[in-house]
Amino acid sequence: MALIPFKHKNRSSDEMCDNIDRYYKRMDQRRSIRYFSDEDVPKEVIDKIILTAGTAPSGAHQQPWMFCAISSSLMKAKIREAAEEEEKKNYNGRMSEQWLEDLKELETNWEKPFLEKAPWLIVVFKQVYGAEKKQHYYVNESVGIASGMLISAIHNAGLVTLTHTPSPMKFLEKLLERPKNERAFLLLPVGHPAAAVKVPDLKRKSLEEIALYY
Ligand code: IYR
Repeated sequence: MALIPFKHKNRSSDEMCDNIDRYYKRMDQRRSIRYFSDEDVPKEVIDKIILTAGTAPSGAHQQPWMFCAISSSLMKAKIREAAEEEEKKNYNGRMSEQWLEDLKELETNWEKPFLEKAPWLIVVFKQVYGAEKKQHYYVNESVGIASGMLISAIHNAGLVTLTHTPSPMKFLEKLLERPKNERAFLLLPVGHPAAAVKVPDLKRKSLEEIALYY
């Protein structure tokens, strides 16, 4: 691959501190939202959010991801029906008592109305191998990073989302007619929050709890 000059400007300490302080404060406002309004979001916004996720680094630059953006009411209804079928089994036996206990404060259950209410669903697929069975490297890491960038792009666009994993997610591969090399990784409803939505009063770990310096 041809090497080209990298454009970069060194910033002063003050500028770096200001930049990261503003960015941290904005990101700290992000919350997972389970109740959406049905207000529309232009496709152009979704396009740019996906392009942003696609700037993620990936093993051997293989970009082993596919983002399926769904606004069709019919497809959303099919996804909701199939997801709720799985979640019903999860909440009624497949999840352990401990797991259900750990989720109690999030007040979740098997019903997933957001899958129809949100104007968009984005399903992230990982490509476990490429065309002609080409080996892919660090697929989970690559698609995990791209998904994080997707979530931050959604937040920075001024929208809300939820990281949803209606496991198992095989039904998404079927409904969206994805090829054999793709596995559903995450499902994210994207849109505006419902009016006066409330969120759990979560606390984030402090710097001392998440960072060690050597
Ligand atoms: N996938 C289920 C259960 C669930 C699991 C975890 I871990 C959560 O943080 C939240 C929910 C659901 O979406 O309800």
